[in-house]
Amino acid sequence: MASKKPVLRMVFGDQLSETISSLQGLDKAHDVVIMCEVIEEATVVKHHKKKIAFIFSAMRHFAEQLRAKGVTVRYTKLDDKKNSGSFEKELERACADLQVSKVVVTDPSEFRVLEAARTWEKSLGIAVEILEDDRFLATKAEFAQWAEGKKQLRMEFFYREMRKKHKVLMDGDQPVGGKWNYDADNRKPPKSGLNVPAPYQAKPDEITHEVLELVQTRFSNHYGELTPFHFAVTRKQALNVLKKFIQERLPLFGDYQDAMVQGEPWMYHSHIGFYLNCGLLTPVDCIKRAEEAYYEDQAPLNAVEGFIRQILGWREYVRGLYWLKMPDYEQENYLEASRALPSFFWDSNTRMNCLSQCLEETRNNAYAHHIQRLMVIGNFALLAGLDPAEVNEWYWIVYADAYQWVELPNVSGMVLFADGGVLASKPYAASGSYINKMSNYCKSCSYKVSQKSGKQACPFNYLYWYFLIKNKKALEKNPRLGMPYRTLGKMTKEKIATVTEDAEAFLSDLN
Ligand code: FAD
Ligand code: DLZ
Ligand code: SF4
Repeated sequence: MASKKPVLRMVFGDQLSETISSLQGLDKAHDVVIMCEVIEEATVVKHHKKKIAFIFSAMRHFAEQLRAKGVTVRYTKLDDKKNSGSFEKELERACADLQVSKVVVTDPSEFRVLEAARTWEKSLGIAVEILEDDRFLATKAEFAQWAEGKKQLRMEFFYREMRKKHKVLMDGDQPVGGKWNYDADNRKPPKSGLNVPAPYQAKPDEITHEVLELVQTRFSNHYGELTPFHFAVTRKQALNVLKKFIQERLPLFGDYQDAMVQGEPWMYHSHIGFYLNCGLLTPVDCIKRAEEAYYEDQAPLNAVEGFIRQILGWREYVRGLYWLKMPDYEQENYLEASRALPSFFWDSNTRMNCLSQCLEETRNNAYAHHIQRLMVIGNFALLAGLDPAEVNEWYWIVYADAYQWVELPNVSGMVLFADGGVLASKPYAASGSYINKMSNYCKSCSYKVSQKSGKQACPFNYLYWYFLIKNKKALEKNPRLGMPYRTLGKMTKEKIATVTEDAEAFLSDLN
């Protein structure tokens, strides 16, 4: 009797969940799981060293975990002599070696990889099944259906639908506490003497040490500090990160969600994006545990609702938007911004203290929290008119939780207003006073946040007005910018000339 041909089940580096669709129905006696470290992925952009080490170590641990359960895993390490360097060629090699009946993959998270996967059936000459990624709570089709016919795609309304559908923080058909959103109670400036808990730190094991050596050797010319390396690399460790967050940080998550403190990169954030995005945690893991913390009186509603909104709302929303708008979204440049990325994005060498702190932390940790990404680094990129393609590439490189599906809508939509207002109703532009209110960076800056013009003035102050002047045609009709444009309308010609002169002098010195 002819033996049963194996099904080849592909698991990408951001699909490290045992419950993933490509592993459902796996026949341990016959099927083979294929995982591969490929140079094509590691260099599609020149990822932060820590990010490559994190993904490779998590992949290797996941393969071991499957093997321990009796699953056959064909794992190609980056340094394996026969490693062909791409997903397609690795599949080709496996198909030639194994006589497989078909290839099964879960829908890749990035457009580029899905486009490639759709060609594999033809190039490999074998059936390739692409299954839904059911780790997201909204399917692509569900999001597209919600978006259909809407002029504006506001996250808040999508989020309410998700709350109702998944019965999260609901009291019958009403939101728990009577309000959908508790941000009015959140976003406090940092007070002095905050006692921020230390973040979870995993101890690198032998597998991680081997990967660290590999990354040091093969990717020494990539951005970022490789060590110290303390990321969780298994589901068990990632669940510990989540547990520690719920116990120690969640109660103050809402209060200090937007606060920035010099020397405190981790604040009261969860640091779970790394693990959610590569599959070690699922959104349901995080939402359930946060909801339980509220019902068990371990955390207040403003914190729990705020945290759940990030995952059930923002994360699902940006993924839906990405698939709705790709591939055109990558080319969007509504404000026609074209300035090259300044070199200090790479070496943190700038006199602007807020930027140098956030950039240095990014370099060291492959992490910065949301407001650092949005209101310091992003705000600068917006006001300075940096080229969206270069800014997107930078954000994709530098954060260990960055994949194009989540980075692109945040950068082009939220930060740069490059999509002309699909994601945000107005650009998140701010002068230095916002940064001064929400951080203590200005106290240690050589610029003066209170000064509006001249050499010592905080550059955000004149860049803010210059941005509004330069983009008047594109933005002045935006109802949410009525107030600043009215103020601009009342400015004297001399004041406008001073702003323009300061901004242009600053910008021309950038590179
Ligand atoms: P927390 O602040 O504790 O939030 C909890 C979780 O909510 C996050 O882990 C994340 O999964 C989700 N979340 C929160 N905000 C968003 C958002 N705007 N979009 C999607 N998910 C969200 N997030 C990424 O996961 N990858 C990226 O590449 C990425 N790039 C960003 C670039 C810019 C310019 C901006 C403004 C935001 C970006 N974000 C990105 C969103 C957000 O900043 C990060 O998810 C968050 O900082 C990760 O840290 P945390 O896990 O401590 O999150
Ligand atoms: C981010 C990343 C890196 C750096 N390397 C790999 C890899 O070698 N092999 C792999 O399977 N996945 C890697 N990843 C994650 C992928 O970029 C991600 O799985 C795809 O973008 C899926 O669309
Ligand atoms: Fe940043 Fe301006 Fe404050 Fe300096 S003064 S830290 S540049 S906001």
